[in-house]
Amino acid sequence: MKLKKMIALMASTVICIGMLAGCGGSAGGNGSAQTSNEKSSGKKVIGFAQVGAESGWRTAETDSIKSIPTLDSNFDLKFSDGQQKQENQIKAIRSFIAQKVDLIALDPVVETGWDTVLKEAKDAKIPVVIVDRKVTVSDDSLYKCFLGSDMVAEGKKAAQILIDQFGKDAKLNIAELQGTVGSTAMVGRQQGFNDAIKDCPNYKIIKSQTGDFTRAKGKEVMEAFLKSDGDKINVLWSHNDDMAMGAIQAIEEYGKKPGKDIFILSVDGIKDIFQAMVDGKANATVECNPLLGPQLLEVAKNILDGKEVERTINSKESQFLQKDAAAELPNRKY
Ligand code: GYE
Repeated sequence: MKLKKMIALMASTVICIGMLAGCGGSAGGNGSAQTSNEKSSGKKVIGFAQVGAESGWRTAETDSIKSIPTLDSNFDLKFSDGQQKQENQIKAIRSFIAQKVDLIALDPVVETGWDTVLKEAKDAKIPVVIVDRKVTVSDDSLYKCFLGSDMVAEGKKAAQILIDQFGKDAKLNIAELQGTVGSTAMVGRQQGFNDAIKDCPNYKIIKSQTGDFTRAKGKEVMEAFLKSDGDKINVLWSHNDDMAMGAIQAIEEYGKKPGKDIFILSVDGIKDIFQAMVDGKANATVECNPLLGPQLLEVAKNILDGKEVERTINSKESQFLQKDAAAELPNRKY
């Protein structure tokens, strides 16, 4: 009996150590041994706690941030994929603290629930940069700055596309595919869009549900929308392109023409949605720039050099209509 318990205990210890090492991730090397090598070789180490790999936008952001060591050989990067779970991201941050990285970059899956772990980073004197999505914390000194997009502005731009296209008085039945509930990208885009359509008396959001920013869920939720209200919906407003791609498939399978019977409007600007626009199956996308690696490197250098940084650093973005898609497609980097 005793022996069994001991074996079980040893096995679980091995699993725990394995998980911790796993948090150190792939890009910059594994485990703390490498960190001390990096330290002794004078490299600065950034620990990046990523949301997951749920969309084309996300993988483009990951690649861009993983390119930091190739942009500047004085830097190394430790990467962790949180698989869309806050608890995984918290574990990753704790692992980065234990490994004594020089700076932590956090792309938070949701806005709330970060106070404790960010306080631990602050106590360890490790500066934190919030990337892409925001956090809501009781003490703003828990992070140095935010680098990313203005999601409310993106929602407004999306609504403006509808207003330009159909006019304020049109009768629109809108189906909304929300992003991950409680994430800045979902909250901001929804708020911006809803504010902007307030003056449009006949723009009605008749369906609204989360598709968690993935193609598979976007398709699944759109199928359900179509089943109950297939003949009413004339606009799909999707908080990202991937969910719109899934929805396009659902609409085709339902026997309608996406881009014609239903106006397809989304956010991000990934290649696939440009291709869908070129094919006449999608109508417009509002760009959200995921190529944050070079900007994060600049911010990290400034912070580690003891310089002051802006509290909010916005990435530049644009919006694209179907008629411009063919010309833009070859320029897309993600
Ligand atoms: O729009 C979506 C991704 O936070 C801006 O997250 C990001 C969003 C992006 O999954 O595709």
